Amino acid sequence: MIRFIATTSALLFGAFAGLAAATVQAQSLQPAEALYRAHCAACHGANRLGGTGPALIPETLKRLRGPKLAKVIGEGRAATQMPAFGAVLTGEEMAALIDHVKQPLAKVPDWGPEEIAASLHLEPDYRPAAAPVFDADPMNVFLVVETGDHHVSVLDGDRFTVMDRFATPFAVHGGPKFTPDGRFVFIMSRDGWVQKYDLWSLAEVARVRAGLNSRNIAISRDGLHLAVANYLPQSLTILSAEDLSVERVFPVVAKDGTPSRVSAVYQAPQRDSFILALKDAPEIWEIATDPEAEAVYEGYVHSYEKGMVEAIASSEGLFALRRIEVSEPIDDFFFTPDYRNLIGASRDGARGVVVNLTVGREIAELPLPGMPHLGSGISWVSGGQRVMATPHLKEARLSVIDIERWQVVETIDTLGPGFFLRSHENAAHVWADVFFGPNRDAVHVIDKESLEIVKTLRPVPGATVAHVEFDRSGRHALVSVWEEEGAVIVYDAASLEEVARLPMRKPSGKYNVWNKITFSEGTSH
Ligand code: DHE
Repeated sequence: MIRFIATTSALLFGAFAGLAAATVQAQSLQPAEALYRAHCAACHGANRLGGTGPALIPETLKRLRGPKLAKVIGEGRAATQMPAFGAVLTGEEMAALIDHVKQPLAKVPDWGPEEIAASLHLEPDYRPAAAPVFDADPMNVFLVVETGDHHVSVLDGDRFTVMDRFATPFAVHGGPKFTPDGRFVFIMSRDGWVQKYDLWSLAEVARVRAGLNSRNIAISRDGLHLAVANYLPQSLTILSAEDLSVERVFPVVAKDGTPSRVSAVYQAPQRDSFILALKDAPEIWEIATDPEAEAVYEGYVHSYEKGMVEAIASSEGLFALRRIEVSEPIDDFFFTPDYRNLIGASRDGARGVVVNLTVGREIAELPLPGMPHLGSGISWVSGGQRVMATPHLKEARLSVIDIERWQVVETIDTLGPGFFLRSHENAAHVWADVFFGPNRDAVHVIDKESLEIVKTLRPVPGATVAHVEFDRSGRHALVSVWEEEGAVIVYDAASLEEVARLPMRKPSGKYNVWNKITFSEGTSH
């Protein structure tokens, strides 16, 4: 159990002991602020940035799916240390509190190298194992993120048994990132915590708060550096993957001086770099993770973008920054498998733009209305052509794009807007969930060649079913029943018959070590 998780009773004592003091304070404070201090500050921090409980700031709250705030405050949160305040607060007090935590912070505190370093927690009991402490194939292990009670289950991908189950920071989001040898994994929460876990020892190594509100993480090709994309503060944190120490914090400021949040950051393996898009300014950044990169980037300077490279770090060029200007800010994006091109979309736009990363400019445009979720896109070869497909968050269809000729070649109608897509090199099908609307209990199985839906599975009628991940061989597909009392269902990927059902607490994403470290074409990266 981590250091800063107090016992429930201590928390309850803290929460209620504050009550009397707050009654006195209430006379000098705004009523909502006094209520916050009395009931919430002990766990969520006097500055609302989190403590044993998560941060209570609009950046975090508006992005959390799940029960509404009033229900959480009134009834507590099952399987967490959040008590029920229904008998303590009146309806007006609850409304005032909700309004209070939805207000932006008057001032975003500094969260630079010193604050990040001070948050580092090394697990005192961690001892690295010399070999895996289990007899399963370490390359066919899955992590299942269980958002219901903020845990991760570690699955043996051959026997489908749970080998470990560990607590994560609150509200993990996005894919965990593995070291290239598959030994360590890094998990990020929306509150900016990065947790390092040793898959051989089945033990947590350390955790650090790299941002106050974060988007996602990426690991460098050599496994030495982690990039954390932040909304709050507007920065990109680079950590050492070894000990989670801070290597660099980039304030994210566009060329014209506009500060910006980071939409997301990814590893571009062939380029040996991190690529990120700015959410509030029309720029893509490429940050070198190859110590020799400066020389590589000089090529761009001379041929295309004189003056666009800033060698920020050492003279060898590690973390040299290259800016690519685009026509509008990019919110969500996908890379072609060779990482030469990026397809990007802004959330409110109706088109996608193709940016060639080598020449550093837009080369094509695609009609993609209805909020394409390009981050979930996957690529495969269909009819001899390499295509990619993306779901749309606001339209009941998938768009299939020829990524050599840059044309939308097919539109597959679905039973509702979907969130995730998955396949595998050895699998004949693409699996697409229907995350939104009355048919959210359905998963479509689509033939990779004909692009026809060959079967629609409804494993638990009425329950949300989403996110698929294959095992290492591509013979099994694992599907999440995304409910509090949910499950991971294992299907035979050829016969589409159910093989196993593992009870889980609101499982979301599942991640297979082999598919992730080999950049399998069927998974998002
Ligand atoms: Fe995600 C991945 C952005 C809402 C569950 N989501 C990602 C990634 C991005 C992203 C950029 C890629 C990160 C990576 O893997 O490195 N997500 C966004 C949004 O902009 C959006 C729409 C709004 C927001 O809340 O920020 C959003 N995402 C959600 C949810 O509401 C989901 C369904 C539930 C949750 O946990 O918040 C959700 N997102 C996921 C999951 C992944 C993810 C499970 C990893 C997918 C994978 O297979 O790699």
